[in-house]
Amino acid sequence: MLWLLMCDSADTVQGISVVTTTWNEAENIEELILRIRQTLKGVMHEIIVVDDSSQDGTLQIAERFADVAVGKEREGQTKGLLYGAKLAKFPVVVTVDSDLENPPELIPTLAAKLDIYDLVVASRNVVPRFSERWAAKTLGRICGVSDFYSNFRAYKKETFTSDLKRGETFGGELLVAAKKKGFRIGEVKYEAPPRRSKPRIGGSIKANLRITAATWKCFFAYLFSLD
Ligand SMILES: Nc1nc2c(ncn2[C@@H]2O[C@H](COP(=O)(O)OP(=O)(O)O)[C@@H](O)[C@H]2O)c(=O)[nH]1
Ligand SMILES: [Mg+2]
Repeated sequence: MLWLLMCDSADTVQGISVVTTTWNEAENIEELILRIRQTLKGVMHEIIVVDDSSQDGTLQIAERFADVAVGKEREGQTKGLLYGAKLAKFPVVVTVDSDLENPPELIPTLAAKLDIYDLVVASRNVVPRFSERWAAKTLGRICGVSDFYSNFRAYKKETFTSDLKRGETFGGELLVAAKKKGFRIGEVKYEAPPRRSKPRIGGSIKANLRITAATWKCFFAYLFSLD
């Protein structure tokens, strides 16, 4: 937490904004928020939920437990993360999946590494999908992380891009944009629980195809996009 403490001057507010995106996560969102609160008690923080028109009442639960809960049309995970980051009031933004596959207890470890880095990725020890392994060996090497598509990340707020140019990239464009701007990217590895049986981004074939398309978009973003 050294970096956060260093920010505690008159003109800079310290604290962590935790952003999560949801699409039909009614069974998980309350537990996630309570675990974040428990982990960050004693640290100034806010929890922001960006919900894309869930049909299972996720937004109503988020409104009870989160500090900020926004409902909007469905636009995908990457746009939701950037949307939430723009609402953040603290200088550190942590993004986390809402399905409990990212243990929020790791947030202080990620934030502490912002002493040395501008952006820190929590990488799963094992990356399960073949499309994610291919991305890890290519774009992951460029960015210096073994789990390119992990969206469990701690960002200094200024490392976020101002706009997305490539559509849904499952968080990939956010990492590529930071790398292109020369921000220092670090990594913490952790053991993830087994993936749930029905990911919101699609079953095995659909998810692998979508992630492969996202990886190509990220290559183009890396090679050609100017911010
Ligand atoms: N706001 C928003 N969140 C989404 C969308 N699709 C997935 N998510 C959320 O993004 C996170 C990761 O999605 P998930 O399907 O678990 O992907 P996986 O972990 O790669 O299998 C979860 O918190 C989902 O609820 C979407 O279209 N909009
Ligand atoms: Mg998941």
